[in-house]
Amino acid sequence: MVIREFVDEHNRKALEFLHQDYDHLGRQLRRRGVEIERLTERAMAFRVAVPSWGVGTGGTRFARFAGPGEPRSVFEKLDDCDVIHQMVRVTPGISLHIPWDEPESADELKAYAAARGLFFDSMNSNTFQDQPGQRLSYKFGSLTHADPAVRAQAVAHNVHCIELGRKLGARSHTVWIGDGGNFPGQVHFRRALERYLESLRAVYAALPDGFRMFIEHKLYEPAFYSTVLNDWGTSYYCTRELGEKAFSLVDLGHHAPNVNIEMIVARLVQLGKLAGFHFNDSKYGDDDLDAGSIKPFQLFLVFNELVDAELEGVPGFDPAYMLDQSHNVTDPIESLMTSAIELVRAYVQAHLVDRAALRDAQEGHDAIQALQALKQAFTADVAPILAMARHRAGGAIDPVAAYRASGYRRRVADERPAAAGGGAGIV
Ligand code: LRH
Ligand code: MN
Repeated sequence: MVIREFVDEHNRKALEFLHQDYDHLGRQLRRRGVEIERLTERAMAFRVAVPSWGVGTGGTRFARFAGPGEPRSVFEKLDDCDVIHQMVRVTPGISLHIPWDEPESADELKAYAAARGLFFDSMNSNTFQDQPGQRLSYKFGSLTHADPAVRAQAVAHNVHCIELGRKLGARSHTVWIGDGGNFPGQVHFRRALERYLESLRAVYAALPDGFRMFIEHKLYEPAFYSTVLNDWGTSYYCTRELGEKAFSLVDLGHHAPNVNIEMIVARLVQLGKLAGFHFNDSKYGDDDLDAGSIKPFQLFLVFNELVDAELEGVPGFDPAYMLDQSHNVTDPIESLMTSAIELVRAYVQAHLVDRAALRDAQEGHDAIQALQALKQAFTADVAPILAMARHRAGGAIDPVAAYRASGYRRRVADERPAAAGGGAGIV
């Protein structure tokens, strides 16, 4: 659905004020020796992938309350992703989850995406659920299961995802497994990790040239006592063992409360093993809430580490940015648009940090000046830069307002019959 007319109509009304706000901010920044146009270019160049599983309504283990116009196929998911990208202009990459998005024809799916200016980012395998007709169950694990036949089945699934990804033009494969135990003694910690590495070596061997493998650690859930790939240190050890195409992916929700995630990011950058991110936010556990909605300062501090590495030209620094959220009570399209905007905001604010002043304060042990250098950037209202970047890229000055004006949700609610039953689970 072309929503061009709604974007243009909406932008026409907002453009004059945007120019006023933009010019005003430009004058303020010039006083700090910052050229606003440089920041707008950076905002336009920013990219974050959208999770295909994020455009449907998410749920918890208790319930999932389906919303109107739920996408029923990977093609309808792409239609919704298309709307997001038309509005915010930074999300052309789509991260697929297999088998949830298994296509009949990879070529047909690739062409459908390309016709909408979309492409496929990292592939995601799924050995945390049993599929209808599956021979062996993953109830007690997958890549680390005690039974070599189950491990082989899980390896084969990952190899299939990589092969499909190659056909779709993807350039990386993400492996998250829920393997672990619920009780002390249930899982032998050292044997399980050995099996994890043995299985991943077989998956790694299937990577085509130019393909990267991302492994995603998580403290707990679905296992509630021990998780095989539980933290960044274990992940880093495994990526070193696997080889130069393996990297550690950081999902912001996969850490214990109050863990210093920005420091983990700096570590993985320094060790040359940062894959990238699954951005979201959380208050307690892996809540998969909208990025920047609960801890915006933490998000800024993560981007402060990323921009510091980018500006320093750290060798091999090439992180993949993806959103990984579950939208239980909002319109998923609105949540993904506003979350993408929160990432661009944190990125642009991180480029506003006076790094020379910060360095002097750090080397001079002036904690107040160091914190002020960060806070001055974090408290800068860069909204005119974000809106101007969207506008210049053909997007909406106010995506949520333009989207609501478009009536897209009402239209797909008519076209797509309501999904029967609530059920439970994240998708
Ligand atoms: C696990 C996870 C993983 C995805 C899943 C949908 O919590 O973050 O990245 O496979 O969510
Ligand atoms: Mn994730």
